[in-house]
Amino acid sequence: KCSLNRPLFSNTTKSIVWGMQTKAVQGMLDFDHVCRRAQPSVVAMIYPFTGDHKQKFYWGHEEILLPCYKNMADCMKRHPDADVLINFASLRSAYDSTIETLRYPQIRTIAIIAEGIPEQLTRRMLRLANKQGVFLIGPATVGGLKAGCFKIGHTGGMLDNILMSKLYRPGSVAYVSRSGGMSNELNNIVCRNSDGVYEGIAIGGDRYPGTTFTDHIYRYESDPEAKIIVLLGEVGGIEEYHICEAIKSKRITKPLIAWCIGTCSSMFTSEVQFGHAGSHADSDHETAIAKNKALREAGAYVPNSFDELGDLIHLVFQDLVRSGQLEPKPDVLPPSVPMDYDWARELGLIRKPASFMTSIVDDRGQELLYAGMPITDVIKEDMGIGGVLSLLWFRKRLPKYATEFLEMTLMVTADHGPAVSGAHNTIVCARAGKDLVSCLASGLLTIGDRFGGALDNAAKQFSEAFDTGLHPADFVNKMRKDGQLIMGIGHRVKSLNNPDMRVVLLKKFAKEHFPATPLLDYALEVEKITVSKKPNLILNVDGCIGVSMVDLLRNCGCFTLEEASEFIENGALNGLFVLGRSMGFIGHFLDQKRLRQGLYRHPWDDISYVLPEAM
Ligand code: Q5B
Repeated sequence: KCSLNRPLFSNTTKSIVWGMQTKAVQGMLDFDHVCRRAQPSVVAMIYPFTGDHKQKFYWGHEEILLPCYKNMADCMKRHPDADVLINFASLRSAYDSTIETLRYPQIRTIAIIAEGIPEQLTRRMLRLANKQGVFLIGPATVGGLKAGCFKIGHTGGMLDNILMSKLYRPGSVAYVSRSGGMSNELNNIVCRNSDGVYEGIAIGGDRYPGTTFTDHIYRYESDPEAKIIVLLGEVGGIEEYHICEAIKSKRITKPLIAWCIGTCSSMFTSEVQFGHAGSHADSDHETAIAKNKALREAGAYVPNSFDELGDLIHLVFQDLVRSGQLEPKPDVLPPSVPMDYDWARELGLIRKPASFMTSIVDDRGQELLYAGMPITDVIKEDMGIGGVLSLLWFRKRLPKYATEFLEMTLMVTADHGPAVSGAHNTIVCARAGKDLVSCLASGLLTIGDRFGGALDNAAKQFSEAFDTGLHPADFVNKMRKDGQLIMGIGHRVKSLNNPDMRVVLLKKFAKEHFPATPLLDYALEVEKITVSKKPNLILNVDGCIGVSMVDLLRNCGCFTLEEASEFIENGALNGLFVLGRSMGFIGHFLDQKRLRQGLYRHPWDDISYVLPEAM
């Protein structure tokens, strides 16, 4: 394996991120900002699944755009100064993307985050990287960082963690570990017991890491700024013995503090596999206890337990300071970075009045809720469309007879032939080649007081008359005197002699199931008077639904009188016709398409041309 004895990162290092990892990139840019870097450490992203585009990020308080390339070649050509590639590709594509990256000599360090890459492929990547003198960090790692200079992806955790561990400026302690999670712990321990982290690399938990403890410790050995080296090994493997040899042979001369995790494995009666692929002992030699002993005997500083690691770092640091071998790095104040809105909210630091409110549905949790009821219960309890309407429109679980009535209104209003205003419009629109939504909208837009949209006003007019104790005859006379049509009365084709079966059915249901039907009864008294004048002035389908719904809302026990009126005021009852008739309009649209009906043109002989006489 060729020697890779060079610094990996500086405060001008530029990197490329493979993968649409916007959170990781933002984390890197925030780190750059607290390190007071002059320029962002990420220059571009590569993501083969979208076209070339730009992604927006925060650079401190400002917004910047970073290019995202579909093609690696384009990216490398445009950013020849980038020498680090952070590969977030999944375990399935990490091999290919790493091999592709190795074709570009500008890239000197590749961090591979993916876990679970087959060992055979890892070894192939390794061979090629070594041949080319490229530094691989990972696979199966969070990466690493150089304090005050550069960090890989998510290393160091959230910004508050980074600030707490003072990673925004260099200290004197360089560490290497396997685990990314433990490297966070090390940042914290080192910061509290010395002047802070100089550099930290997590080599990854696989059996064949791209670079080893030794590679990094040799780098630290030859870097004059790294004064103390910390090694956090673990059970499994024999690499710690190479370090022992290097200490003994004086290849490593700097104070090295070491601890191998997994000393508890001897307490288990069977072989223990820890979290990482490589962390299990195949022989006594590979146990954490044996390796800690060997490191201590070789001359490394080894604590008695992990708990004492911080104390030992403190001791060694103080010794070096006292002997003048280490001048503690000065503390500097990092610039402030605006906190992400979501994070600040999660911490309870800020609040903001919502610009949107809803009281009927919640889609945020694991399960969709309709007025608080999980959708699985809606289905399990067979609530039907009527039940769904009761939850979403009326925010209550209405009694069964009520939801059945709602469903009945939808069924009976679903269609009334192609000749009615709405269906006619839908058909003309469909024949003009328009799409479903346009044709449906065109039909719906005809719904109003005269056609299909008289439900709410019928409910209002009849309720007002009834509530003020107006005799039905007086109501009819008053409306006539005021020159007002009675909403819900009258039909173009249905009459006393040609009764509307829809109305017959609705009336029957309401009479049989509703607790009380005072308004329906009142409307039927009104009807007796209007049909005596003209047989088509019947209580029509709009009127019948309108007054029955008032009876239902007022007497079902779920609403106050005010609440019942508010539904009507807000147009809920016309909603029933709109919803029901949408079924018919869509039917007409599909029918016209199926029948291949051409563009409609109204025949001239059906138009009466009544122009002013020629001047
Ligand atoms: N007169 C429905 O009119 C219609 C009167 C009235 C007092 C009344 C008319 C009306 C109120 C609105 C209403 C919903 C336009 C109807 C529906 C869905 C549908 C449709 C379908 C479907 C019918 C003749 C004489 C005049 C008028 C008087 C009429 N209505 N007086 N109150 N409400 N109703 N709309 O037949 O003395 O001769 O001058 O607007 O409830 O849309 O199937 O087609 O499912 O699709 O054209 O069922 O009643 O009557 O306007 O020629 O009037 O009766 O004042 O008296 P007509 P007009 P006079 S259901």
